[in-house]
Amino acid sequence: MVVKLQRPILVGGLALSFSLWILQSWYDSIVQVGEFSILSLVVVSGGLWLWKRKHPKTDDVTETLPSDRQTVENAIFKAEVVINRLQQEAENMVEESYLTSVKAQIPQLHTELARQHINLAVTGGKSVGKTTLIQALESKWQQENGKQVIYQETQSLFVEGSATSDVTILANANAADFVLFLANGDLTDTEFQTLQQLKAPQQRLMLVFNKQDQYLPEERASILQSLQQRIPCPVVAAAPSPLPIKVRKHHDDGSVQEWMEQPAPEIQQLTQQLGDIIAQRGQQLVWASTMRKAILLQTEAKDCLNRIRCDRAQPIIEQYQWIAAAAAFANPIPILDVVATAAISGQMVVDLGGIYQQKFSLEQAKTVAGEMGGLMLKLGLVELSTKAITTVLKTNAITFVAGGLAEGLSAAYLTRLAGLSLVEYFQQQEVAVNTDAGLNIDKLRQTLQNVFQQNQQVAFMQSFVKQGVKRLLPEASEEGIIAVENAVG
Ligand SMILES: Nc1nc2c(ncn2[C@@H]2O[C@H](COP(=O)(O)OP(=O)(O)O)[C@@H](O)[C@H]2O)c(=O)[nH]1
Ligand SMILES: [Mg+2]
Repeated sequence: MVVKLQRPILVGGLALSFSLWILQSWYDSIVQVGEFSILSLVVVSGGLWLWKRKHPKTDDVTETLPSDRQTVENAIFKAEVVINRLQQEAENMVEESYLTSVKAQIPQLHTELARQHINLAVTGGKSVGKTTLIQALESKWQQENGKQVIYQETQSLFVEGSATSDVTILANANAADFVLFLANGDLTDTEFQTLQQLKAPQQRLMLVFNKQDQYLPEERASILQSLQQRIPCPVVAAAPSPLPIKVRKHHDDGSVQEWMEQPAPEIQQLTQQLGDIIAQRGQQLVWASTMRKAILLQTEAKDCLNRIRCDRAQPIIEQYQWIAAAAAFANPIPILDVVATAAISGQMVVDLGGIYQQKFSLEQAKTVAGEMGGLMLKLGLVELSTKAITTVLKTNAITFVAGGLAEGLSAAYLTRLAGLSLVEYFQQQEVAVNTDAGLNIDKLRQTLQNVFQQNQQVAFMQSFVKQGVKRLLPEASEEGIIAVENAVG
C-alpha cells in the first residue's frame, strides 16, 4: 500500500507545477494575482484525474457467468425498453434504417439464447498452429456429452501492417462463447499484454502452449509451469501435429533400419479440459455471450437516446441560465444569498426531468433545486465560481460601471452547472418502464463536482464571461467590449 501511494503523490507534484505554469500564463495576461482557492482546486482535480487514470475501476475486469436464463432474458428486455423509447423520441433525429436494424437485433438475441452449439474462437499470432489445431480437434475429438462445437479461427494477431487491427481481431474472438489463445512457448511481452486485455472474459479463456514438441520434455514442464504462474486462466500444453521423429531399429544380423514416424497428435489434455468445461458450463457460456450482446445493444441504444435528449436539453439550460442572469443583474443581492434563495429554477428541473422521462411535480422540483443550491454552497462552488468570474471581469473597466454584472454572470454560471449536472445525472439513470422521481443526493453531489471540474477551465470561464457581458450589456460602450475582448484574448 505504501509503495502504491508513492506514485500518485509524485504525479500530484507534477500536476502542481504544471498548474502553476498554466496559472502563471493566465495571470500574466490579465494582471491579477491571488486566486489560491482556484489554484488548489486545479491541483486537486488534476491529481485526482491522473490518479483515476492510473487506477482504472477493477469491477469491470471480472465478469461472472449468469446463473440462469431469466437474468439474460431480463437483459434483453431492458435493451428492448430502451429501443422502444428511442423509437418514440427519435422523431427525425435518427435514421429510420438505424432504428430498423437495432429493433431487428432483439429477436436475434432470443435466437442466440436458444442456440444449441458452442462457438469456440481460436486466436494467437501468425503460424502458432491455429488451423492445425482446429483440424486436429475436428477430426480427433468426439465429445460424449455436451454441445456441438463450431470452431472459428481468427485472423492472426501481431501481424505488422495487417489490414485488421488487433483490437478488432480480439473483439471478434470475444464474441465467441469460449476462446483458445495459442502461444508457442513462454509469452512475449506483446502476447502477455494482449492476454491481460482478454482477462475480462477470464472464465471463457484458455491459454494453449502449442507445438510443445519443439521443446525437450524437461523444458516443456517448466514452460508450462511458468505460464500457469503468470496467467490467471487455465493453461494446457498441446502439439496437434508434432514433428516426425526418426525411429532406428537394430536387427539381429547387425543391420540398422531407420525411418521417420509421425507421432500421434498430443491434444488429450486440451480435449479433456475443454470437454469438462463444455459439459459443465456449456449452457452458461451461451447465456453469457447473449448477455454481453444484450448489454452492448442496450448501451448503444441508450447512448443514442442520450444524445437526442441532450440536444433537446441544451437550449433549455441556456434559456434558464440567461433568465437567472437577467434577474440577478437587475436586482443584485449577494450571490451567496441568491443561491440560498433558490436561484436555480424549479421549473428548469421540471423541464429537464421531462426530457429524461423523470416526472417531478413543481414542488418536488423546487426541493431538488434547493438541494442543488445547498450542495453548491457546501462544496464551495459558489464562492469559487464567483471569484473566478470577478477575476476575469476586474481586468476591464466595465465592472465598475455595471454593478450586478458579477452577480448576474455567477447566477448564469451556477444555473448552467446545475442544468448540466442534472442532464449528466439523468443520463446515468436506467431507462425504465416506470420511473420514480426519487433522487439520489450522493450521486447528484458527485455529478455536480465532476461537472464543475469539467467547466472550470480557464478558457471556458473566459468565453462564458465574454458571452454573458454581451448579453447583459448589449449596448455597452465599444471601449468596454473591446476591453473584454482583449482580456479574453
Ligand atoms: N512442430 C510442430 N509444428 C506444428 C504443430 N502444429 C502446427 N505446426 C506447424 O506450424 C505451421 C503453422 O501452422 P498453422 O496451423 O498454419 O498456423 P496458423 O497460422 O496459426 O493457422 C505449419 O507448418 C504447421 O505444420 C505442432 O504441434 N508441432
Ligand atoms: Mg491459419
